Parts: sequence; C-alpha cells; structure tokens
Amino acid sequence: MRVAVVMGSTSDLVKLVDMIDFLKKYDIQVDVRALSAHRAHDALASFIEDTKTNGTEVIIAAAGKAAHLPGVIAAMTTSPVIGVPIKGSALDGMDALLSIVQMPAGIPVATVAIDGSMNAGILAMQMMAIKHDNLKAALIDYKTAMTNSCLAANEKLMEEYK
Ligand code: RP5
Repeated sequence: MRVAVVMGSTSDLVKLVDMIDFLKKYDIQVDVRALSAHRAHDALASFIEDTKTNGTEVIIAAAGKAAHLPGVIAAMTTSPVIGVPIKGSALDGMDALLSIVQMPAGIPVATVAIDGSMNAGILAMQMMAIKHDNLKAALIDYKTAMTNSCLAANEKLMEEYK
C-alpha cells in the first residue's frame, strides 16, 4: 500500500500534514515531495516515472494559485490522481479549485474541496481498498465511528432541548 503526496511548495505542507499522518496510521507508505510543476519539472517527471514501478497506487497532488501540478502529473501517469486545491492567494483558493477541477477531457483529476486534503486521503484509501481487504475493514470502522459520534452529538442535543 503506497501513496505519493506531491505538493507545489513546502508552504502547502501545513494543509497536508494531518492527512499524511492519517494515511501512515494505516501502515500506508507515503512518499512526500515538494516538486513544483513550473520550478522543478524535470525532477517531478523523474519522480512520477519512479511511481510507475515502485508500487505506488494513488497520487495526491496539492497546489495553490494557478494549480497545474495535479493535471501535469495526471498527464504523465495512468495512476489515479487526486487534486487538492490550496487556499493561499488573493482569490482564496478559487483559482486553484478551478485550475484543478476543470481539466480538459482525457486527463481527469479527482478533485476535493479547497484545503480538503483529508478527503483526498480517505478517497485514496477507498481506491486502494478495492484491492486491500484490511483497508476496506479499516474504512468501515472509520465510518462506523463517525456515525456513532454523530448520533451521540444528536442525543446530547435532544437532551439539551427536551
Ligand atoms: C503553488 O504556489 C504552490 O502549490 C503554493 O500553493 C503556491 C505558493 O508557492 P510558494 O510561493 O510558497 O513557493 O505553486
């Protein structure tokens, strides 16, 4: 179980650390890189080339502003690419969201919400769970815990307003 997390700049890392820790908790190998598509394109291409043979199953790509990184990566591989638009500009992340989600036909990038990296991690796990039964079981537990906490909050609310 191996995921690559590529960000456009180390300034994006703060928005991704919780997701990276979450994936590691499930014994997923996470290769973390800051490789800009416009400042380090050769190194990016070389890293993506390596993912084709080293067991990487999903690539998560995060970028802000004119966020071409996820689309450029998707152009270089047949692995699924999940894009995370990072908020960090005068346009509050809308620029990154549209840059990532509006990919022309043929090169899809599965796009999550602005700064929504946790959903990118969960989606990556769900993709890998097609093959790995242990991840499927872990995701069922995760969703059950979420349901239980939601129902407990509802019970508390009903108690307060009865
Ligand atoms: C994007 O530009 C990066 O993904 C980052 O979100 C933004 C700013 O980058 P830095 O100027 O902090 O390197 O390429």
